[in-house]
Amino acid sequence: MKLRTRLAATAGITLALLVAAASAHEYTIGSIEIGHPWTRPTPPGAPTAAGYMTLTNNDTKDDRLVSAETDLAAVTELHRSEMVDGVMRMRAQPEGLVLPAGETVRLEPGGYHLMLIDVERPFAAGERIPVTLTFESAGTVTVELSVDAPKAHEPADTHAGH
Ligand SMILES: [Cu+2]
Repeated sequence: MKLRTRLAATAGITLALLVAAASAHEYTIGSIEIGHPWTRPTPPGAPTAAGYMTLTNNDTKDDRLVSAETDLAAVTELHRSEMVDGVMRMRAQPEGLVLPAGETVRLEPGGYHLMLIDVERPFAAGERIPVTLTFESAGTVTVELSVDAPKAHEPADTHAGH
């Protein structure tokens, strides 16, 4: 009984540390701030994964997210999920994502996201997935998607997979 209590306490502390570690990471390239890039754990054999983050453009002129890539996926595309006749659909955004001057654009479940296609292996909670982002004006930066446990983000998953 005592041992079981101690194990439960240890698990609780570990979870708290994971949540704390996941809560604060951001990057800056030129005038672009990239807030908390994240993804979800994936089951074995899952062909795709989605990447989310906030992109803040502190410049006085617009910029654009042009492309993203990672060694862990064959292709990384920019997608937008949208509700069409009550069904969630995804569309590729080959022209990239405009980042208006002075604004924050969110990549989040149910909206814009990075789509990692033909992923090489499953993602485990707690690990970090390097992704290189290229912006038209700000240039190129490598960020890490933190693989967050499903409960770390609300609302629940609205991303309709392929
Ligand atoms: Cu998608």
